[in-house]
Amino acid sequence: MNRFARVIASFLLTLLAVFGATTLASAHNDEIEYSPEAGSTVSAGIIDIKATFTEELLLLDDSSGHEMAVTAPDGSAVAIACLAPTTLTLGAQISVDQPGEYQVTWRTVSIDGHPVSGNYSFKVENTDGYVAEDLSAAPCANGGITPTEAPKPGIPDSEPDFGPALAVLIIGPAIALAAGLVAVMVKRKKAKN
Ligand SMILES: [Cu+2]
Repeated sequence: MNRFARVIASFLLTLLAVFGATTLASAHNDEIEYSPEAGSTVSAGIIDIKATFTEELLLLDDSSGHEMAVTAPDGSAVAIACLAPTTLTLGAQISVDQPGEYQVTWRTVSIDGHPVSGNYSFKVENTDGYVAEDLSAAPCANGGITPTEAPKPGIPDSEPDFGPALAVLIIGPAIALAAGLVAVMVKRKKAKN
């Protein structure tokens, strides 16, 4: 292959690698089932949140890599109890009394090591005057653990960020391609002269 063909080939391979990887990573996000269901309304109280996946999760001895964060309607972070990753589910408990929309953000690791994350929301109504409980000391019936750190107002940008990598991977070969084209043009010009 001449230099020009090599540059083109490497450019195409890079594109393939980048978009192939992006497609694979997002494929894990398909068909996730949520409880409470996305957009549904449930009563205030102790709520079991569960995301069910179609592909196995990577379970290490500790629950590292698996996170769930819930934001209350007023934007405050809800304390997460009993975080429990299993082969096909990621569960947690919350106790909430504030009516309105709750945002759930989760992050986990699929069996092939890809980080997977997502978010969804459901609504809470409180017609019985339920008052939220502190679940931090309660035993976990689901075998999960209650995170000891202070609740976070969501998981910041947990999706692997392809932005900068994409820019470098595309701009890099693009520059190489441009340089290659210039070199070829210069060569042709020289040949003509
Ligand atoms: Cu994967």
